[in-house]
Amino acid sequence: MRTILITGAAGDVGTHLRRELASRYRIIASDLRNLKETFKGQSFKRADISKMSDALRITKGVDAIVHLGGYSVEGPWEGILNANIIGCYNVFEAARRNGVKRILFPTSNHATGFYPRSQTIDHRVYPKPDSRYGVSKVFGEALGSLYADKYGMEVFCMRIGNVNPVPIDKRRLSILFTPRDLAQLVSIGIEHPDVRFEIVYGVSGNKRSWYDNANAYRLGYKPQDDGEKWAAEILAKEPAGGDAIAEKFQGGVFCVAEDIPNPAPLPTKKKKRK
Ligand code: 15L
Repeated sequence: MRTILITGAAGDVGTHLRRELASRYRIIASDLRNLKETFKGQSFKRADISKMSDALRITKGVDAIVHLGGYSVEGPWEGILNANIIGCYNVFEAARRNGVKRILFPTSNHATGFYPRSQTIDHRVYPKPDSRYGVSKVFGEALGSLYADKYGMEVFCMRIGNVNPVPIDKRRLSILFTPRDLAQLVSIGIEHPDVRFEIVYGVSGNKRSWYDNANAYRLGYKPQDDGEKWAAEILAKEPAGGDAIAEKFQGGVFCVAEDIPNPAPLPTKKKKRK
């Protein structure tokens, strides 16, 4: 059985993944925060990946890394810089130094969020990030490309849509990624023998998709779900109007907002008492 390190394991995506893959791999869960849910047989290593020493400690002796750790929405530059630029670099570099060849990097639909919804894009388009967060994901993709070409690492980048059992609004009908489809794509990323550097879209087989996900299908991905099943219900609830830019582009509100509520805010430093 392969040993897999999942960083950012306490978040929603990490929790879904740990549940779905519990019987398939020996999982080491890592996060700065406590795990809200635990699963039998999985161990936990607390780590702050913005510190190289922590990144080196947790990446030792694993077969592959699913690097979910980081800031997951648009927000203050300091948080994004520490978690998604410095933290991402530390994880790739620590993996290289520890001889871990395979890294799965969950990038985001926000790396290409400024493509219009009317355009179908594939894995070969140049990035068009919609936020500082999106830029940080493009950084991770570029770093993965460098580590694949220069150091022979095997890097699987998934531009993830919205991980949820059901779509939550109109935009998410196009980018829904159900937990079981997520688990399937991640398993391909861990096990496929021919991964060198790949970009795929982490989405279910959505009828309203604006992605041509041919590269994922080439590697064997067969999504089980399609957001369309919930379309009538979701569209009936969708508020009319909305920001014209957010409505036009794939990234939605990330194209206009400076700050999006973070489901997993970074812990704030306690002020010293005088
Ligand atoms: C993302 O990249 C975020 O991590 C996630 O929280 C969602 O906001 C998602 O994109 C989305 O676009 O729905």
